[in-house]
Amino acid sequence: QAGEAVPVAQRSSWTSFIKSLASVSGDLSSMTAPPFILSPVSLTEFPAYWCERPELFAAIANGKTPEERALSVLKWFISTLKGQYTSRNESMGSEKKPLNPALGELFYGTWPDKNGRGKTDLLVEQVSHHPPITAYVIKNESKGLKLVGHNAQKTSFSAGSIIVKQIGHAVLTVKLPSGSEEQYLITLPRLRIDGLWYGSPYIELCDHSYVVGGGFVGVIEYKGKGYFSGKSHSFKATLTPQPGMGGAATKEIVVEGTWHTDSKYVTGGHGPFHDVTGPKEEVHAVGGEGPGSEMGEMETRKLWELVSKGIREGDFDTASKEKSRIENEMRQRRKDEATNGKTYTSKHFTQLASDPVYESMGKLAKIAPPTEDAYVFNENWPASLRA
Ligand code: CLR
Repeated sequence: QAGEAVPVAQRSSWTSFIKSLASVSGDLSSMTAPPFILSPVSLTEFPAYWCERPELFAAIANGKTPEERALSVLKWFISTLKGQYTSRNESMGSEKKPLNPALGELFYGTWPDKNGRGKTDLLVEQVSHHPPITAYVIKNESKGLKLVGHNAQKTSFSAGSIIVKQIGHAVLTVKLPSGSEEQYLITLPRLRIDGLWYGSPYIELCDHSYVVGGGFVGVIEYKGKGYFSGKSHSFKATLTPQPGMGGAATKEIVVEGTWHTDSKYVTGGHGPFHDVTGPKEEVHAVGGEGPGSEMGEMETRKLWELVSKGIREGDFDTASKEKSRIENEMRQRRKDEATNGKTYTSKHFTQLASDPVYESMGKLAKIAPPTEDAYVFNENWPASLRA
């Protein structure tokens, strides 16, 4: 039945919301949705999903050969998918509509050093509001690992589902003990949001995405129920050495499984590949201001504090009043900037119209489009994370 999972009082607003989806394509972020589907979490917190298994990220640095490293990059990447795409279902019962970040919104966090894996830090900034673009960096200094990326989404509606094309990419830089560097380009899968009719949305991944670098091209193909294994969240990843990558790495490696549980080698290895059935580690949010690392007014958990509290406690009046207050304040800031002949400038990133790493790595796998914007991190960590 339509709206089965929707509180009775919100069913008619839910049906009109899903009907209106068909007409608004592009950017869903500013659409008003019924309260039951609202998440108290801002999209600026999502880049933390890249590192909820910090030991797998750190392990990339332990790879002794290019092949070992390419495999550990692929394994870490696949191990992030469960958090990225199913964690709202686990924590809140279904996919939800995240808070739409304000321009200049900031989120800082860290995963402490444990078992020699080193400390890993996260810095996120909302670098555009129309369209929404989130830029981030994740760094494990002691292991010589740095991930820099940005995300945007283009949405459309097809056969009752929301289709989300992800725009943006990430570049992972691995500093080798020899002093040289390896760089990997990571592109992002397309999503389909199903279950809308019943009011219990969930994500399935489609098409494919790439992990290219270190002399290897990795392609991950995504399939849902009814395709190659018959199971939801299925994938098949192929890692192919580039010509000239000698040694043992002369054949392609294939792994298959479901990204929210585990996978196995099919070719080029034996036994288990990734396994995310064990626990993950959420990021520790850190304030970026003042001597006691207080949170500044543009820091996610401070900015949205009352909105989030309202949503969590079912006080939607307060939530929506607070949300309007923030949005009006932001509009006023943009107006003031315009009257002073200014525009917002990012605190942590510099935008470039093309990305040389994307271009060179993308060429190897014939990735389209041929280039994308880059958001270069200015290396200005807040004092609380520099320590
Ligand atoms: C953001 C970047 C992360 C991965 C990720 C996971 C879930 C996606 C989110 C991204 C973008 C916004 C998103 C969300 C799922 C639902 C939400 C597409 C890609 C949309 C805007 C909300 C739709 C509203 C329905 C749930 C009713 O690395």
